[in-house]
Amino acid sequence: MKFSFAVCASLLAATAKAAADNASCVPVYKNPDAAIDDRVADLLKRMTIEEKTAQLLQGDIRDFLDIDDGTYNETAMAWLAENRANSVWTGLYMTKAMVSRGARLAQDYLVNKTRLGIPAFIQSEGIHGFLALNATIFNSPIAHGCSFNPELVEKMAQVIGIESRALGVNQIFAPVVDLARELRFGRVEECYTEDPYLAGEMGHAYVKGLQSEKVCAMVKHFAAFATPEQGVNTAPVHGGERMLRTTYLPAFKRAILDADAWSVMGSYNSYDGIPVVSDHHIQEEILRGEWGYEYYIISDAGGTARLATDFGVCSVEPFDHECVTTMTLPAGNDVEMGGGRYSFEKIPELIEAGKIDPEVVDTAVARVLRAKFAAGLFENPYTAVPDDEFWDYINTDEHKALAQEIDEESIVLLENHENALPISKNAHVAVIGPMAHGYVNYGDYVIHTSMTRGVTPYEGIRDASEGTVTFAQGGERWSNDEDGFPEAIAAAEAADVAVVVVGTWSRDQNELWMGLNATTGEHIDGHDLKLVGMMPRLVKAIIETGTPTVVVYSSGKPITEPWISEEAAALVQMFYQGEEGGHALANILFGDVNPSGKLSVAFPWDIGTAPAYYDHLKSARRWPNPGRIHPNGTLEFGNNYVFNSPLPMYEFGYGLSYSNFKYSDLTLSSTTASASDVITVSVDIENASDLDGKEVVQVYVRDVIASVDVPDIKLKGFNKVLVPAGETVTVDIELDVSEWGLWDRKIQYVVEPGDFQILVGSSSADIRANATVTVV
Ligand SMILES: *[C@@H]1O[C@H](CO)[C@@H](O)[C@H](O)[C@H]1NC(C)=O
Ligand SMILES: *[C@@H]1O[C@H](CO)[C@@H](O)[C@H](O)[C@H]1NC(C)=O
Ligand SMILES: *[C@@H]1O[C@H](CO)[C@@H](O)[C@H](O)[C@H]1NC(C)=O
Ligand SMILES: *[C@@H]1O[C@H](CO)[C@@H](O)[C@H](O)[C@H]1NC(C)=O
Ligand SMILES: *[C@@H]1O[C@H](CO)[C@@H](O)[C@H](O)[C@H]1NC(C)=O
Ligand SMILES: *[C@@H]1O[C@H](CO)[C@@H](O)[C@H](O)[C@H]1NC(C)=O
Ligand SMILES: *[C@@H]1O[C@H](CO)[C@@H](O)[C@H](O)[C@H]1NC(C)=O
Ligand SMILES: CC(=O)N[C@H]1CO[C@H](CO)[C@@H](O)[C@@H]1O
Repeated sequence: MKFSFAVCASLLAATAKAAADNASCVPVYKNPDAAIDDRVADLLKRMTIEEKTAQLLQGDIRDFLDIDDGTYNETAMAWLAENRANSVWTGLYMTKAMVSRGARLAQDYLVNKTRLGIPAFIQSEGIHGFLALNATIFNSPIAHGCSFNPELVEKMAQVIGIESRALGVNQIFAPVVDLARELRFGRVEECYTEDPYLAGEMGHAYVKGLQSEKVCAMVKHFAAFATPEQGVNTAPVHGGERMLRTTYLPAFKRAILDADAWSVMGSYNSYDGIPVVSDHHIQEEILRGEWGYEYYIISDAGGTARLATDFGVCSVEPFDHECVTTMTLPAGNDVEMGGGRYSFEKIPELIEAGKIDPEVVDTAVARVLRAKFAAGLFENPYTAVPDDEFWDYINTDEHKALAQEIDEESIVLLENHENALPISKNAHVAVIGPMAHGYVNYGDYVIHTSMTRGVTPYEGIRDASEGTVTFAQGGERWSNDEDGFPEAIAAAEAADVAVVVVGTWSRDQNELWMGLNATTGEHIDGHDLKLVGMMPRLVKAIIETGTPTVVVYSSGKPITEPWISEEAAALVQMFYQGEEGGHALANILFGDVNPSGKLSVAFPWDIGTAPAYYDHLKSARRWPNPGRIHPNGTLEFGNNYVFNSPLPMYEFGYGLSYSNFKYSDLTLSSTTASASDVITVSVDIENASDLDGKEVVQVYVRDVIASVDVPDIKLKGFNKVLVPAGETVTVDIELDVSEWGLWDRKIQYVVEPGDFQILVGSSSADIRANATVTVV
């Protein structure tokens, strides 16, 4: 108390006005009614260089708490408070009570026992559910993209916020708005889509939902991350300024700026030869200079050290902390995540030696503090509920129902030959395959042991059926062994319908980094997209029984087995499921839910024909003349390609329904526009079927004559609408003409006058109606 009076007295002398504003003489930075900029300025000027430095380094719960036996070390906590006070990382395998206790110990110490009382960000992961034991697990982001339903993603993120807060966690490392354009990359499943616009809408929805609970979002990985050379994790990304701005940055701008995200994570890669963590142009000139972003960037784990260990920009032996710090901090990377090395600890020395401008440090600290004020940390540092109330917040029935709904809206029907689906509820169904049962096929970024918890496809089908349901695994997912085939074949022969679930698999965060086998996930990159081991032979054997065979791809990325599309009775894509995914799948298969998912990522025929994204530049894919190797071995020569096609097998936006939707009466609010206008596109959608159904109406725009090679068409709007059976619904979609621009030869953004085609359709290749707007 004495001490804070002293502070108050000096404050009175220094800033009489601020003190006069608050009769109780509380420092401005502790006054919740003061403007954030004033609070930041007030706090910053009270801080020593050591206190500032501590705000730029990430701490870890294990620094002060033994997360196995709960032993607390207050000496270590004092050390964290003095050295790594930005945040406390908790995204680890431990009990819920341990997370909550760690959060309390840290905030109590920081708020009550340090000179200035600055609370920490308490951090975890959460791209598809809060990474903590028993928290609700949603399907993976690549599936969220297929839902084309940002409202559901917003609700999901709010649930993640509610569950996080209940354990005292106030910052989540999500959303990922990187683009799934390099399918060999292991982290395709973590991206929403190949498309910049859809990624931006989903990222925006996520940030809004999470931050509505005052849990800080962290948009990642800024920028141009997910298209590494050869698909190999953290490898360089190639491209120029125009590609950066046309393709990679728009989703970030939407999620960061429009949704007001309070933090950003940097990216591991280099772009055009510059390690992004040290790229002043991307991190400062664009993000802060052009966009006006006021919060902070944190490096990814170990991301700063890569300047020495991977890029050879700084010396690794001896490790040059000075180089790492002076290359990154002034380039706009404000906070260091560490990951083994903590170069930012050198900041006080480097200031002393005149090697870093103190203003650079103040700017970085101000950005961190601004985020802490915006997220309400000073008013509400500790958000956890009592241990005996966890279950009122975590994995509630409501949250599970939402997880199921997102799965239902994300599943994509790829083929339905002779209406093999839906399956009759009375049918005898044989459920087969290694992804059908035995563990739950989640994507990466789930906590250890998650795969033992959740509804498998077999369980979902069994629960929904009114007939007989059997299960035969057919073999292990990692094996070539066919020992399980006879049992699976017998099961299929005895059934009316076989449902074969095959695909890719990932692992929980512990198993993944222990190096257990997997075919997708962070640092698990694949050289092709075919089914692994015995799986294709299992599918073949089941189809050959003659029992109608529905194949389900349970995967984190597209699978390229075109023969399955032809030979299976039906083909369903379920990107990595959520915990109620088995129920969702069953509802789709039995027709209780009409499929409404559309592909967020195109399927190439084969990895050799990739990339297959729809928004290729105009000059791409101009004269496809595909050849083919026929199943009977006959060689039919083409030249583009000799034996395949550069066009996608399934294009972006594709997906079937049990209904037929007819498009008619496309109208525009105006056929001429200026660059600042909004055009409303209206179109009638008729449901020509006996089933209610949802259609994703997609609007693409083509700049007919452009001064540079631009994407042929770009998604600029979509609307997922429920059309009741037999009814017609008029759908309105608003388009901002200002978003139809390009980056010209001088890298200036301009909406060029001329004609723009407005293409309205059911996928990027299934355009049902069009009109033209002339921009004057
Ligand atoms: C003064 O600050 C305290 C503590 O932040 C706050 O509760 C109070 O409302 C403030 N009073 C005024 C008059 O601003
Ligand atoms: C507590 O932490 C301090 C500082 O890190 C360390 O020196 C000490 O050994 C720790 N005490 C125990 C009992 O682990
Ligand atoms: C700070 O101490 C007070 C009094 O013991 C306590 O009520 C409060 O919860 C503590 N703050 C935090 C963040 O734990
Ligand atoms: C919580 O998660 C653990 C580990 O995944 C699991 O064993 C346990 O059954 C779960 N508890 C509940 C009530 O779901
Ligand atoms: C794959 O991992 C599993 C453990 O999940 C292990 O039992 C199996 O032997 C591994 N198989 C191969 C071929 O590595
Ligand atoms: C093989 O299949 C192709 C395409 O169906 C057909 O044109 C060709 O005649 C077949 N060749 C033989 C030898 O059956
Ligand atoms: C636009 O619609 C007209 C009339 O249906 C059709 O002939 C034309 O090919 C369409 N243009 C495009 C680019 O789809
Ligand atoms: C155009 C068309 O086929 N419309 C159909 C819409 O669905 C209702 C109900 O099934 C049918 O009666 C219409 O013929």
